[in-house]
Amino acid sequence: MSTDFHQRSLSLLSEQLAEMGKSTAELISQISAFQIAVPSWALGAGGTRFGRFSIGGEPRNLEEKLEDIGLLAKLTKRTDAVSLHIPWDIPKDTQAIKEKASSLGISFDAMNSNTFQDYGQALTYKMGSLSNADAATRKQAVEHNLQVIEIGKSLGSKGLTVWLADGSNFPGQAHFRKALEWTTDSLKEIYGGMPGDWKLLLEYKPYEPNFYHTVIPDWGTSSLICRQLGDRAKVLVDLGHHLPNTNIEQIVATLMHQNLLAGFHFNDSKYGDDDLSTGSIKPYQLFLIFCELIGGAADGAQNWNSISWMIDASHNTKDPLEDLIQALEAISQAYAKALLVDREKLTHCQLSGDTVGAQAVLQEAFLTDVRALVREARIQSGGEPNPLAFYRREKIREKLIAQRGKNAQASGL
Ligand code: AFD
Ligand code: MN
Ligand code: MN
Repeated sequence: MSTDFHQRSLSLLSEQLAEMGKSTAELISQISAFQIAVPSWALGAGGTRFGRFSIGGEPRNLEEKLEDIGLLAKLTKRTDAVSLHIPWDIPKDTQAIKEKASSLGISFDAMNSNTFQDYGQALTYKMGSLSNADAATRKQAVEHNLQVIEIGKSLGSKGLTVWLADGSNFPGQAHFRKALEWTTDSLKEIYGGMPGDWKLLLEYKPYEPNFYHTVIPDWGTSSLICRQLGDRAKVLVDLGHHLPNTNIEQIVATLMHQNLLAGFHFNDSKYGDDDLSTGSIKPYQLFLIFCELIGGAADGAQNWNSISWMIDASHNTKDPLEDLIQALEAISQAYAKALLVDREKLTHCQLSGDTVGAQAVLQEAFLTDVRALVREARIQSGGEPNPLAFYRREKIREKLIAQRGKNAQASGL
């Protein structure tokens, strides 16, 4: 796309925005300020339980993961943080890693612990971790989380994300109440080990890897636990962690109403925890989620800056860096569209029972083509007008393969 075409689309859009009562400059500064963290495990080609097909040039260590995110940051200007997973990402030289990250303008988002697989620790997590019937195994899992906090502290992270795979596969296998109690008690110890300026982000997921019962299956259970931990424990919404057709925007509104929303793991799905690219399946849902977020923050339900933003996706057919470029763009677009909603008019429609009017207000915003606005925000921040085209034109994957080899494999999900 030529610069001239971009300028003409932008000025046409600006006119439209002015008619909607919105300032282009203000929108650009809001879009530019919105940064989304990238998880270290999204940089390698993902696999399924049937196979994994390496695309080559994937990062082989933490340094190279940082380099990939640095590249994304440079091209898109939409990310400035990495989320590490321990033990996959234990830094060998903390100081060197910190220096590398800061030279790339990257900070350390929430740390992720791993008690869903065995990696040479003394006791197995086969029958669960924080909920395990065996006290010694629970202790080991708590200590792992405390170690993750220590590593995070040394890097300047301010949060711990806990996703628990614990649950059971058959009726009778687990004692529901005891499993919940053990989990809550274990999490209390972990919470107690966090510095005062840290937050604990507690994920939920209805099923997988366990298929009969999961200890923290939904936002309600996660909320109940967080309430028992303290103010700095909040619920993390991973978009793929819901049964089909769940009203996620309502969950977001409810959590904000209770000041209990920790943040997001963005992805998209057709059936379950598909980890598909954000915005590729249900862009309207993503927009509606942002409408609730913007509304909740505007009404003072929960402070916007208290919410964490991250991508959590993985796929086995796309180049992960291309995918992340697409995801960052889709999230920015949904956010930009939600900023266009005439909130006053929407409230009026809601209070006066004008159903048709309310739908029209939302669709007016959703159907506005904001691509020129998002592009302009990126250009003004020093990013590439079209990051995907740049990535392909500059043959970046080919260069990475030349540097790192054909069969490089990032550790990850
Ligand atoms: C798995 C879980 C969850 C978690 C991620 C990293 O489903 O989404 O955030 O692993 O631990 O995808
Ligand atoms: Mn997740
Ligand atoms: Mn998941």
